[in-house]
Amino acid sequence: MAVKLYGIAMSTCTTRVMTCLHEKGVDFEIVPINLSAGEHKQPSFISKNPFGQIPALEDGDLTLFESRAITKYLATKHKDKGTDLLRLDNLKEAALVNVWLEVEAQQFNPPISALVYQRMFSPLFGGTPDEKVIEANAEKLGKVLDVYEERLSKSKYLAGDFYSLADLHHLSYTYYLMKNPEANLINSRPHVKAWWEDISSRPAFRKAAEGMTA
Ligand code: GS8
Repeated sequence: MAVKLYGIAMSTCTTRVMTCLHEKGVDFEIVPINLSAGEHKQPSFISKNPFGQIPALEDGDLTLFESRAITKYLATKHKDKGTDLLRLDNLKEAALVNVWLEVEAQQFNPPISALVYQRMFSPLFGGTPDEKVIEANAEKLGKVLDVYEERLSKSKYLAGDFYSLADLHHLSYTYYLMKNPEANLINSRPHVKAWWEDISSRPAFRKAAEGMTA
């Protein structure tokens, strides 16, 4: 039975999981959740994610939520299939993948998600981008990307000279950022720019991004 992914392709967290499924070559069925109709707050969805947020994943009798936990599960379960995203056979490489997975979640995601929310999602819901929030988060993201620039001058990808789940986790939000003036934060850093061009051109992400129409 194919795994079921509850969510929508426009959602960054859903696309994160879709990209991982494509990298692994795992068949899945997408079960659309209508956010405008509040389907994610209905009991049938709350039983899958008590926080009422997409995505959620069902694999047989296992139900998971939190996109990053879902991708780690999939990359572990399908360790020997498709792209090796966690490097579990090499303790040091696996540890470095974990370091950069944490960096994405703790350092990169807070400012970039705030920026993308202000620039793209707030206007969708009838709001106006708050320039002060944009400015503060652009500054924070710039400082994080200075660290990335240095790191990527020494290795092709974040955890080493191999593509990993740590790189993959950056794709969805950066894809939306690149449609806005803050693309400059990526384009002005040559190593970060080259890394972005490389990871965003992978077929697994191109496929997942087809539905990212926000
Ligand atoms: C965040 C999920 C989330 O914010 C994860 O899965 O990584 N840490 C969680 N989901 C958003 C859609 S953005 O992809 C969502 O469901 N928003 C609707 C809401 O919060 O009501």
